[in-house]
Amino acid sequence: MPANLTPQYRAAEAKFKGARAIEERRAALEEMLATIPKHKGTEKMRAELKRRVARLRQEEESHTAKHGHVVKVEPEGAAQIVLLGPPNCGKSSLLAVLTHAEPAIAEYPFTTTRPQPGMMPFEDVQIQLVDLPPISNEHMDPWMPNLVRGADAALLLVDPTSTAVPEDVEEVRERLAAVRISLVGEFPDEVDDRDTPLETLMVVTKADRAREDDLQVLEEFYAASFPMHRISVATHHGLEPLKVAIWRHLGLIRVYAKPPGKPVDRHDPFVLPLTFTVHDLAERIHRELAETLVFARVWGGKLDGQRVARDFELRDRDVVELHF
Ligand SMILES: Nc1nc2c(ncn2[C@@H]2O[C@H](COP(=O)(O)OP(=O)(O)OP(=O)(O)O)[C@@H](O)[C@H]2O)c(=O)[nH]1
Ligand SMILES: [Mg+2]
Repeated sequence: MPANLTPQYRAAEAKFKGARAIEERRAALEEMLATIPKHKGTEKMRAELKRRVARLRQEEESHTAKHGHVVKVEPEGAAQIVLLGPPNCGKSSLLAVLTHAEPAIAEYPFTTTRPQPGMMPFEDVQIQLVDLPPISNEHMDPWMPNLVRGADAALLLVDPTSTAVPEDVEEVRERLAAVRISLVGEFPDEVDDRDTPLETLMVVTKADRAREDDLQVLEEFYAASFPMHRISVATHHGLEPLKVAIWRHLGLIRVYAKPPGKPVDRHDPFVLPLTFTVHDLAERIHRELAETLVFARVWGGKLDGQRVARDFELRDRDVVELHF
C-alpha cells in the first residue's frame, strides 16, 4: 500500500464500501480519485480507480437504457450538430469554447456520460452543438444511434496526440456503420432507405500540442474522406474558420423578409435550405396566403429591389419583400 492516504480519501473509501446503488458507488469512487494524493506511488491506484469509475459509468448508462430510458435533445436554432469521437479527444472542450455551455472536462477518458447541448452563435444565427459521450470498440451508449440519426450534421473529432490514432477514429466510424450510420464528407447520390448518411467535418484537435509531422500524416490519411479543420482550444487556433465551415457545410441560407414600405429587420432571419424559392418562403410565412402571392422584390447580389418571379431561388443574405 502506498503511504500518505489522507483521511478524506479513507472517508471516501468507507463511503464506497457502504454504498449499494451504482450511482452512489460511482460518486464515492470519484471522490476517492479526487482526494487521493497525486504522486508516483499512487499512479497505479489512480489508473485503477479511473478504470473502475469508467466501468460503473457504463453500467449506469446501460441500466437506464434497459429500463426504456430514451435520451433526446430538443433541436433548437438553425441546425443540430453532434460532436463525435473517441474518448478524451476534446469534444467537451470544443463545446465549452464555442458555446456558453459548461460541460465537465478532464484529462481522463469517459468524462462525458450524457448529451450536453449548447448554442453556438454564428453571425446572426444560432447553431446547436451536442456534446456526446465517447465511442469506442468497447463502448457506445445504447441511446446514441437514435440521437445521432436525428442530427443535421456531425463533427468527427480526432486527437493527433492520441497513441491510438487513427484506429480510435476508425472504431467510431465502424461502431456507427454497424448501426447503419455512415459519416460522409459529402452527401452521396444514392442512399439505401435503411442507411443514414451524416454529413461530417473532421476536426483535428489539440494542434498546440501535436507534432507538425503527425498532423500532416493524419490530414493526408483523411483528406479524401472529409473536409478537415485543425484547431486548438488552448490557443483558439482555427476556431473562426471552423465556424464558417460548419455554416457553409449545412447548406443553409439566411433571408430577411421585409413588409412593403417598411425597413428590413436584420435581426431575425429566416434560415432556409438552399434552393428555397420566393414561393416556398411565402408558404413558410403564411401557408394560406402563398397562393395569392403576386410578386416579390429582392435586394442582394446584383438585385436592388427588382421584381422577381415566384420560382426565383433565394440566396444567402437576400432581403425579400413579398407582395400578396
Ligand atoms: N493542449 C490542449 N489540450 C486540450 C485541447 N482540447 C482538449 N484538451 C484536453 O484534452 C483532455 C480531454 O478533453 P475533453 O474535452 O474532456 O475530451 P472529451 O472528448 O470530451 O472526453 P470524453 O468525454 O471523456 O470522451 C482535457 O484534459 C483537455 O483539457 C486543446 O486544444 N489543447
Ligand atoms: Mg467529454
